Amino acid sequence: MFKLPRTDVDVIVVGAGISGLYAVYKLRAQGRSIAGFESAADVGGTWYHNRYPGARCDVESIDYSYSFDSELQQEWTWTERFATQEEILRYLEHVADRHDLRSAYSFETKVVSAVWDDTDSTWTVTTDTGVVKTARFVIFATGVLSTANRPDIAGAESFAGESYHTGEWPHDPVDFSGKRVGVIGTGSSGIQSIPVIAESAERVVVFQRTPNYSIPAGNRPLSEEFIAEVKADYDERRRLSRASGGGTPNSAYPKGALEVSAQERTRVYDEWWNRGGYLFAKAFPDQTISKEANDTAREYVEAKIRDMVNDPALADELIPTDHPIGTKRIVTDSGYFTTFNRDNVTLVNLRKTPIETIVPTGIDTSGEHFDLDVIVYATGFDAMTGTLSRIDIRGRAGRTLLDEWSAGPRTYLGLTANGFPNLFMTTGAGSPSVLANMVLGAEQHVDWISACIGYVDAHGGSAIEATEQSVDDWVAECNEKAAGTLFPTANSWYMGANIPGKPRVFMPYIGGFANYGAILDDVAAAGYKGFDIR
Ligand code: NA7
Repeated sequence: MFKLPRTDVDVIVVGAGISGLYAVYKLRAQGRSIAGFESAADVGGTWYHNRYPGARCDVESIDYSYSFDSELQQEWTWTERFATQEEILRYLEHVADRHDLRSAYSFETKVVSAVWDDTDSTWTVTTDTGVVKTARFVIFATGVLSTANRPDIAGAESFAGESYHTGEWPHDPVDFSGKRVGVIGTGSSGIQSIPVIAESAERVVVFQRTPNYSIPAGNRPLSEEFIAEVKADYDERRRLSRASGGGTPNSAYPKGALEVSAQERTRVYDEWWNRGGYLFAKAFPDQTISKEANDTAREYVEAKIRDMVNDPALADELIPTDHPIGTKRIVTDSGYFTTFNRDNVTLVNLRKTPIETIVPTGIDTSGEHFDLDVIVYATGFDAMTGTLSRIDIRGRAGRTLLDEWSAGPRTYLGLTANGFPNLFMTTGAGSPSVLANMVLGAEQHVDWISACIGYVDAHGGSAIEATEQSVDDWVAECNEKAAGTLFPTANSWYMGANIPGKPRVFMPYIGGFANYGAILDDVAAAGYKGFDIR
């Protein structure tokens, strides 16, 4: 009879962010032994690193939280509609304490390689601290926005002042008072941090390459009555979230933007604008499918930007023209556009005057020199595949994930890859997570993975691997779904377009959170259709 290999642990979990923590919880509850590795000094993942001023989640706090522990759900009380980074990190630390999750992890330990032995059906994982561990299964819960993009700007290392990347923010607070601060980048991180930095800095110079759509958050403290109402019916809220396209209990207007009168359209846009934030992208169901429908949303938001920015010429510079609204994630802000009415905030349009070099005293554009004490790089991430591509992952017959994905990520269900038995990934390429509520997405993935491991064991299997055909079909399905939308027309990080040389492929699955969940359920119910089990 075949005997399972003797390994150090059953499962290695890489990452102690939202999905890694839940993976440790869930697999332990199944009685499995776990070794967790985390490069940071503590839990939190994205929320450990992104401590920049103004950092908040753009999904409402009551939804951006675990549903697996109903007592936790009842006991924890969010204070604001959109939680700050600090509050989310406190929550994740609380979850880790509550379920003793830290004990599974080696912190400040980065996984550098994972190598599959096909004879023994074993993964060997090596870390930068020299720790080597074997396991039957590996779960890469390494995040999608976890490898900072540091652009290659001439002279950057010569800068004599302080410099920070928003995604690698220091733990000690940064004091901007009396300082001249340059912020490079106007994605979510730039747009969230600029208004806060401008409150204390002497001067803020915003270096904008591409303007972005951003909508005021409509953030507010949560009242006791509201919290009580949510808690009284949390299960129903979660049920609606799981049945939705985006993993929150929100849905688009029942008719398309082009099916209603101009008056009705404006009324709906007003309503969604007042709800605040990125949900505006989903006011009408056809907004990111039809260019004509999208134009109605774009025009509405352009008028709002013009209302908020006093100088009409400046408003022109701040209005995006390069992408349909919503095809890059709309930023959820707190006072971004009105910040440009302040005397101490200057916009530099890099399309007109690009950065030429960074010098010890500041930044030289083709038009002007800016004296700076601090440079903030709000330049984003090598998203979705960046972290995995920096780990030497070798599967069957020495196949490397880096080579396999050289033309873009190739997964089955976003969770597995052909050639890499017993390896799972969470919330990444080929899944809808970045387009949805990441926390429920993490639970969805981990629940499926743990059931899959249970199935393999129950059937006396040593390894499970997605077939090449199922990967081909899933990649085709993801491409086909994206091609039916306006998303591939934007130079977004979803497309890998923000990283020079990265293949341009729309990486997420855009068929919706609920549809994806139904596919996962079907695959499992059919005895893990599309997989070979040995
Ligand atoms: P993003 O959204 O990728 O934004 C990065 C910004 O940095 C964007 O405005 C880029 O301009 C700019 N950038 C990048 N490289 C350069 C160089 N070399 N010069 C000038 N400007 C540059 O990252 P964020 O961290 O803001 O947000 C990531 C996600 O976190 C966000 O989507 C939310 O889901 C949460 P570009 O557009 O490339 O011209």
